[in-house]
Amino acid sequence: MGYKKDMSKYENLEGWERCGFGEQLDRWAEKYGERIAVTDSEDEISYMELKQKADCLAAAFLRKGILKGDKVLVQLPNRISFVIVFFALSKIGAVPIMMLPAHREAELEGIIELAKPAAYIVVEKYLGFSYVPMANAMKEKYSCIRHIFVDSESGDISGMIAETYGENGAFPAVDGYETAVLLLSGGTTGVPKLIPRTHTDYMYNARMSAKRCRLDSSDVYLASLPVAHNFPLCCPGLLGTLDVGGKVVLASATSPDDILDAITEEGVTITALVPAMVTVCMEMLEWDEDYDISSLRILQVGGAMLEDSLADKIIEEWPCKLMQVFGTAEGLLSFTSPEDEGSLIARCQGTPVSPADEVKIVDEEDKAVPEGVFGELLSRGPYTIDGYYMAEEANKKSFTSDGFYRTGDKAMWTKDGRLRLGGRIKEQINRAGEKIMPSEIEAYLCRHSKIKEAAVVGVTDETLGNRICAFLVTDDEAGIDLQEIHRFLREIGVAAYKMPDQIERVETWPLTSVGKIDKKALERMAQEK
Ligand code: OOB
Repeated sequence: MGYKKDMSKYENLEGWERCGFGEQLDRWAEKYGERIAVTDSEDEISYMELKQKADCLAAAFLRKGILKGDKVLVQLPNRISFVIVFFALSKIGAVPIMMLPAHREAELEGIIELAKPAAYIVVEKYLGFSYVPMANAMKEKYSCIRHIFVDSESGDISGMIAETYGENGAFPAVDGYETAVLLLSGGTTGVPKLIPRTHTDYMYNARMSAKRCRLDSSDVYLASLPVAHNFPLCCPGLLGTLDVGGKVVLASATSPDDILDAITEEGVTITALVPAMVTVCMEMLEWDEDYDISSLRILQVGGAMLEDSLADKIIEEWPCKLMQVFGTAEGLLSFTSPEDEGSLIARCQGTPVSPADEVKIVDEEDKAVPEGVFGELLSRGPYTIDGYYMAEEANKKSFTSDGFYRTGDKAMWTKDGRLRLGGRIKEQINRAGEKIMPSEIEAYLCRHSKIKEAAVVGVTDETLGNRICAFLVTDDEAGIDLQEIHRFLREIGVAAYKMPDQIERVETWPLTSVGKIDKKALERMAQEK
């Protein structure tokens, strides 16, 4: 066992509360009552109704035999039922695993083997894909999955919400220091990693983010990224907005017209985007003048490197404050402030959101580097985890012996005491904010009968940040094309965002002086094509 975080150290922090999300919702319902809590493309729900529906669903889960501590795969898009499900599970102390709608069999299997979920909640259909056959296949294969609950207009979830059995009865007691959610780590190396966040630390995460955004009950937050992701869920996102009594708008897809429509129609004051989405929204704004984004107060941009030139352009053209957001699902968040000068905002990712965050930037020997010099960013603190879920081996690599999380990111302190990110130290591709481990894709590719060896690299790309390029040694003279690879990866159940954007065939590998595949050389080769 490695270092274990001492939660009592943080008990005097403002915003730190030993309490579950279920109980938080009850308090919000009391305080904000009939105010609208959440809207989606079809409906809206008040704080009071949200509490009532979460209570009904929680009681129904208990009756179906979902127990406190059970893990539950949740794979729902941005819609009100996601929110009801989240709080219902919290109320009974069951733990949602935040799958993304894009995930398929390959991702699910690794997670199921690791976490042994008791139930799987899926949307019936989303963006043309039917989830029920996939869910049934998983249930068939893994006996731990006792229940599948389908979310559709007349499906299990809506039926369970509508059931009334008189009093809903008592729910099991939930301690704020217990695990509230398992988030997915972007940095999977074949074996997926799950990030256990407690009720208390995750609420604190939302509150410190809300505080940095100066969020209050007049704010309208638009979630356009998949809300199962930490950024729109909790930075401040859905949870931070509900805590202050604001309104959350859930956009069902991440296309620029959906985003701009929602901002125009709902009077959105704050939203969160990845850089690639900002670019497409800007293009859309240029040729369509009907959108009105004047209600926006803050545009949060994070999840991937924001080019200086794009930052300058946002500051110049958008009628709101740009907030640069560096974030990790493992914990640490660093944002710029609304009061910062534009010139400063454009060139850094601000400061950690909690006064109790401990951040170090170190060289290869874990020694602190001076200001202005890049090193690896390490962090420890109230809402940063001290280890992945059941992953002793991975934890030895990802955490120092005194409990600092190794982000794998290159960063430096600027002369104004701000953090500036500089790309990755560890191998990881950041494709439009989605994190992809090359080794995972390499393993999938090598399952193809024609592929003997594969090496995957991220290549700088103007729109995506990184695009995925796969170098292949193949068996077959006739070769293999991108289409065939996509078809194959789809067949074995790989999420669409992990598909290579480019393939290159090689006869022999460029090697480093110690005889490893020289990935830097491959990156240069891919860039030149
Ligand atoms: C967010 O969380 P994850 O867990 O999907 O990815 C974390 C990684 C970081 O380690 C870093 O490599 C990259 O994403 N990243 C950035 C960045 N923000 C995240 N790289 C450069 N500049 C930035 N501003 O991506 C996430 C979580 C919460 C809020 C926002 C993003």
